[in-house]
Amino acid sequence: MKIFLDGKYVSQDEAKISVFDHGLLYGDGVFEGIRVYNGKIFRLDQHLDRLSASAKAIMLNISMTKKELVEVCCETCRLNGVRDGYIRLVVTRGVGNLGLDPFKCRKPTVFVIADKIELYPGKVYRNGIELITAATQRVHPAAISPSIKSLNYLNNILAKIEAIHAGTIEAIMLNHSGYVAECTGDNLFIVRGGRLETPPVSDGALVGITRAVVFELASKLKLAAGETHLTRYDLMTADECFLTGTAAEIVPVSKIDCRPVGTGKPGSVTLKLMAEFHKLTRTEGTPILPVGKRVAAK
Ligand code: PXG
Repeated sequence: MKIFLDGKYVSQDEAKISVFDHGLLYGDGVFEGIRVYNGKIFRLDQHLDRLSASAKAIMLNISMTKKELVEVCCETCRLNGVRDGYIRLVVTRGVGNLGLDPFKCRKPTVFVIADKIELYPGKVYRNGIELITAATQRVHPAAISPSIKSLNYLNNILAKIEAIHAGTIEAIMLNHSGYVAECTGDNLFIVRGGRLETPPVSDGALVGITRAVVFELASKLKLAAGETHLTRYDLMTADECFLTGTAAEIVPVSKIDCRPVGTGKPGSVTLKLMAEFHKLTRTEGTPILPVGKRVAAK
């Protein structure tokens, strides 16, 4: 496997990061997880824009242009023969001293991995996933904005540990006001009365790329969709519930805190969205072809 690391494509064994890298020492950095379908990178532009926004929010100057990042993502896929897989693009604060000061780090560390991914086992897509509500609250937006896709995932990992200890694999996180924010690595939607509802970003959700795709698909399917505060009660009494994420795609939810959601099976709206999402991912995206051979990238 070839990994892009600081301007070079190196083998997995050579792809090593300094123990003085602030990404490791302090979780100081940002990242994106991006899917490749059928030789095309899905929503690359939006991922790079979000990366840039996250970097800006933490005052991190990415040392590469957007165009260069597009090329590196494509080239890493090409070198590894990845036509269906997952790209992990990481920018850390870089190598510095012991001590928090980020401005003592000379230059950011940039690396890109292109590999396979299976976030959840296939059976959750057929039968639905069981969720619990975590006791760990989503980090307060005044502490770290959940819109920043940072390397600091401890808040989410603590909730994930609760899910695993409860015998499942994903947890709902509530915000400081008790409203639903999102899951540990996915956004959450419910369907009630034929309408799609998801928490506003200000309730502690990441501005998910897949979340945005679901809004587009809803409009195409003439389904009403909007952002609203959601409580645990709203989830428990919803007709359907599903999760969205780049790695996860669209995952039907079968149970929440031991209560079946709707019939307890994937609902019809969720199944329709899953099918439309699948169709879209096969057709749209930035081709990983070499530059001159690339046709209009969406
Ligand atoms: N919320 C959080 C906290 C996330 O980390 C999403 C929602 C979904 O957003 P997108 O834009 O992907 O639709 C995420 C996504 C990984 C990994 O290992 C990345 C995420 C989640 C789980 C694993 O790369 N991020």
